[in-house]
Amino acid sequence: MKGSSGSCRWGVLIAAGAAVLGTVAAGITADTHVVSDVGQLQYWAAACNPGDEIVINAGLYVMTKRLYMSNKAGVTLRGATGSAEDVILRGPGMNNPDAGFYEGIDFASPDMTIKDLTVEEYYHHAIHFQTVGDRCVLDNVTTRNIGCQHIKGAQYNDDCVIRNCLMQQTKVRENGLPGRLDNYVGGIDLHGARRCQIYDNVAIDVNGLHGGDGGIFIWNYSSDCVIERNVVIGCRKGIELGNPSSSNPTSTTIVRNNFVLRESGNDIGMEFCYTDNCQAYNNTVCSIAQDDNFRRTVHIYGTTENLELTNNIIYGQILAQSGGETGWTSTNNILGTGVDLGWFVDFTNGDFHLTELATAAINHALVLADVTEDVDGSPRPAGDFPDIGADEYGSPAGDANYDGKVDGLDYDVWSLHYQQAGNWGDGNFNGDALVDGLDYNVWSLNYGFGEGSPVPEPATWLLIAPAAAVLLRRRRAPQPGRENT
Ligand SMILES: [Ca+2]
Ligand SMILES: [Ca+2]
Ligand SMILES: [Ca+2]
Ligand SMILES: [Ca+2]
Repeated sequence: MKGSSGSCRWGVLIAAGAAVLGTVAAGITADTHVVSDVGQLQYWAAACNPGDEIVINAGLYVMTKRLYMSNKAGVTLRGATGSAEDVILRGPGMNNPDAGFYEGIDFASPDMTIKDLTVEEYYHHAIHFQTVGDRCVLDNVTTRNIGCQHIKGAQYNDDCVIRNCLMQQTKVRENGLPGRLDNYVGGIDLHGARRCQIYDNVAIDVNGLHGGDGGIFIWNYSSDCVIERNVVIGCRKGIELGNPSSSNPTSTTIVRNNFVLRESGNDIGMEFCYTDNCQAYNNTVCSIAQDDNFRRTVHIYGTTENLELTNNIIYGQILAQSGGETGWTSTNNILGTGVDLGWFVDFTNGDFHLTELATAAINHALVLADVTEDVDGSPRPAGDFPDIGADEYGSPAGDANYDGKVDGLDYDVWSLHYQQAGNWGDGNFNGDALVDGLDYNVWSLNYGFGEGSPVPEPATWLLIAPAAAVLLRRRRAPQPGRENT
């Protein structure tokens, strides 16, 4: 099914997209449309030409229809300020099936970009990648209180990028129309995703009342994807490759440097179903409680070929069944009660950055050619060898507060502890007895690492767990204070 007919079909579509863009380049000027109310937004979403840009001024937009963006190759739809929380597109409600429309924005054209805005309160999906939506980019978008999967793909989507996004749920999903029950909830759900990159996203508390899918879930002939540096907290499943209900394989995909926290009642931290040639390298996947599902913090199911689990910290166990008993290797992972919760900066809230107590993890990873960074995007190894799990302790150098940036906040930590005994989190960056000028030198030499990464969104911050906040801090743009809804 993924053979020549698929190639042919996609060749035609790619050529069509290129032709449209070529027309733009040949002289039809791409326009920018600045919109300030919902009427203008909906008008230009329909009326814009390929290659145009729609800039949405700060405000709340109470939508009256779905934005179905067909024949819009190369169009960019973005918030004006760079801050996702400044521009909110609000649907009729995550539990409201009666409004006559159910979705936020459809990528029904190739090469589109959506960024710097929030999409909330839709009954089905916030963002829908339609089959023609190849090479689309979703960047710095918040999806909040969405009744089904927040970001949904229709088979196939090629070369898409989903980054810096926050998927969040603060309300209970209730049962609704047939086929849209309360267990049809998830974060990212892509079928047949090919060569897609999913990184630096946060999914938090995305759940149905009685079930749901992954915070990040790719399946059904997905291949050659990279899923890295994401944080998934309190979702029904954390990160899933493949679906227990479909033997169509997910292949040649790497999952690395992610933090996953499985909370009580949720099923699974990380799942691999019908995969071939996939890798899970240097993730930290933890169950918050030693409950009935502790044994399947990592779940392997269905026919499995050449799955490698290497250098992961798994506070929990691996359960393999129904064909998943063979076809995979576990190498240099730390499992179950071999993990001490004191190793983590804030275990309960999913901040799995390592503390100096994690001596069994620090400098104990195997060197892998595919893992040269950590969850902070900072270099590995620090010290003689890389560390097991998603975080490299001591990288970036000088980052006392573990936010992935080296800046004045870290200087403040250092100066508060100057001439005192202390650990990394106190500004003792060289691991000797004292916080002193030697540590200042470490900080100053790496000053500016992660710079250009925007500062946090304070209002959002209050609603999300510290690990999510830490990782979002270096990704998302500043915003003025705003009431969250
Ligand atoms: Ca190291
Ligand atoms: Ca680090
Ligand atoms: Ca820092
Ligand atoms: Ca020192």
